[in-house]
Amino acid sequence: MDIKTLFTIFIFFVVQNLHAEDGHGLWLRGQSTNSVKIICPKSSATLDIAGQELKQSWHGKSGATIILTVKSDPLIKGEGFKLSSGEIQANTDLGILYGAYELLRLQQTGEVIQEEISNPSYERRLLNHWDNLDGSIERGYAGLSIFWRNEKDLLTVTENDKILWQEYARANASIGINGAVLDNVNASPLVLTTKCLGRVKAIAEVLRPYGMKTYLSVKFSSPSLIGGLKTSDPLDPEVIQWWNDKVKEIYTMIPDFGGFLVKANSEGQPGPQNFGRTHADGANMMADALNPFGGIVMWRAFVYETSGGDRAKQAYSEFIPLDGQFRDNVIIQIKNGPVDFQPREPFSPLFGAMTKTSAMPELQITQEYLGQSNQLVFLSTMWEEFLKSDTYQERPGNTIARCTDGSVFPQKYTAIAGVANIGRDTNWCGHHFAQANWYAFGRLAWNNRMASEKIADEWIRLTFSPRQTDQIKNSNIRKWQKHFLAPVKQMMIQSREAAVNYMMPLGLHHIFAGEHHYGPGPWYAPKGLRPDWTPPYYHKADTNGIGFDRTRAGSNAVSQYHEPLCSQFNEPNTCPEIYLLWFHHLPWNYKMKNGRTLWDEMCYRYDNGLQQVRLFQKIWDQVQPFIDAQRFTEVQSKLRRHCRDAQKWKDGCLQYFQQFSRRPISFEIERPVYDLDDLEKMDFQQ
Ligand code: GCW
Repeated sequence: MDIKTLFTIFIFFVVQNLHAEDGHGLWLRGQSTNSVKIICPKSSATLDIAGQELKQSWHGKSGATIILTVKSDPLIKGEGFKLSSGEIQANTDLGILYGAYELLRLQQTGEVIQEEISNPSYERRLLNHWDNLDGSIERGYAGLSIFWRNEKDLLTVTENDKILWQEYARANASIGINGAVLDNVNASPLVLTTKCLGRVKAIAEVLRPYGMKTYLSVKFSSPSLIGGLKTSDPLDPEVIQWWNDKVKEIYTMIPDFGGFLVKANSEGQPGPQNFGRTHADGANMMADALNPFGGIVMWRAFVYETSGGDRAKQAYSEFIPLDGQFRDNVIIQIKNGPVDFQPREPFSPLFGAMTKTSAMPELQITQEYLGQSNQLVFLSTMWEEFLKSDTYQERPGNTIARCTDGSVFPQKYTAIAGVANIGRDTNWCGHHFAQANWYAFGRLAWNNRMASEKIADEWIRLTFSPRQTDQIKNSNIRKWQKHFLAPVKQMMIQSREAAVNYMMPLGLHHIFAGEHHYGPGPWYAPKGLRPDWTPPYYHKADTNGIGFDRTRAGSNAVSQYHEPLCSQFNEPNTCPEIYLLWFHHLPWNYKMKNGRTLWDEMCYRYDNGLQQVRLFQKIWDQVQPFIDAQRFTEVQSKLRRHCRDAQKWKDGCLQYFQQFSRRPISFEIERPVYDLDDLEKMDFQQ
């Protein structure tokens, strides 16, 4: 089936579902009857899509003309574009498509269209899917994989598959995402078998016209597991040959294949260290195989050993000595924080510290540690906080954004990745508001200086715009802005801080019950489990106080930060209170800046988080007249669950820590409603 027929079928579905409001249409619901004339001297699959999109969703003056010009301009970088009255100009066809989406977005959000050049912050803007070949998704909360199915029909590609992949590619292109890693970083070696690559090729063909490249996570021991070799030692000539041949085979099938993502010597995954080699030896071997085809290796820095001391220090300790040893088509992919996607962490000290090695941020869009698909948490503010963090490397003002987008260090490739929150659920992400996190990731990957307020504003207008909701037909837009847009935006912007408050305020981290990473479990410490997989390792509460001592007198993790951060973090009175218990073990009566004791402040924060969620419920109930019934009810129900969860977090953590603080739960706040005994036995995911 050619791309045009596919597009027609797909538009048919979109139109059919226009009134269903089940969330499947994401932020792309701007169909319009206004007409526009497109002048485009060239034709290609990508340009044709740009033209169709403009025709289908034109909200400018009816009968207007728009010219699409592919022409190099030194001010336009890579896949960037220039918008001017009646024209979209770009260096590439894909740039035109991005320009078309931007123009439509401006029209639909009611912004003034001025002449503008828009260039992407990162060259590669990628989703990482932790999808297994059996169709399950590690840390996925929105149903099964859209790419893989169980063994029996793993390789059958249906028309429905193609429609879904096309919708997926379109949504990504509309926010500038240009690549996807299709399988879990805990990779199966089977993904590299010729049969599986056939499916990857089928996916790549659907994604290609939308400018999305495919990438694969690969298992380091693939040569021995599927290649029949005795070893997977990266310096062994047969192993090198095996990877060279495999890469050649991939590019024969998928000429624009992007490259590999590798999790090595981490959480039980094999890697070069199994053969006495370094991360650089392993990464370079793959990089050399990919280099002739323009492919890259994204080598993850998420490494820690059970006996390796403070987990927060380990990635830095392992990678800094290797700085300068990696090929220029290797990028070290670093999680935003030094531990693991917690509700709040200081940034990983690796950013900006490797001056001779390319680095890229890895963010987590799926809400593994932030309420999964039950809680409304807009992650953009967290990512903004991270990207804006000053590393002080080289000189003050060198933020993470600057240290990773090529502004500070010359990087051959720049990139950013987000672990996807997408599954087969009708609304893609499980929670209607989780779509905003997918959207925000794309927008920040395109422009890493964008403000979360702006992103939320755009997303709300595009997703819930009154034009699309019958209920509001007769109501005016100003009323909608005041009673829907403003309060919903406020709720989104506050939601991450609320989550930090009811889960782990003041720098607390990783205090989840069990492996599911959902409910509270500061008490969780089954016998025999490695200590760094249990909360007491992180909170260290005792009758003397609470918190992880990472000062010079403690684990000395502070030393991994550039001055003045190192000294600031080292002293409790200069350490930002949001990171206090990340870096310090402090007595329960420690005096906070506002005069409260640490214990009272904890009580206040936990309760405050819960009260914020109650407020979100009130906000949402009041917007009912402005929204379709289905999305209203589904979000309302999720918020009720969210509120019950926040209550459990507050009650569980405060009563547990109270055993050590031996102080009353501040009488200013509401009393707990759950018993600690019950909470300790509870299955929070029920
Ligand atoms: O946070 C942990 C997750 C694992 C994940 C790992 C990683 C894919 O709990 O499920 O494995 O991080 O990022 O590799």
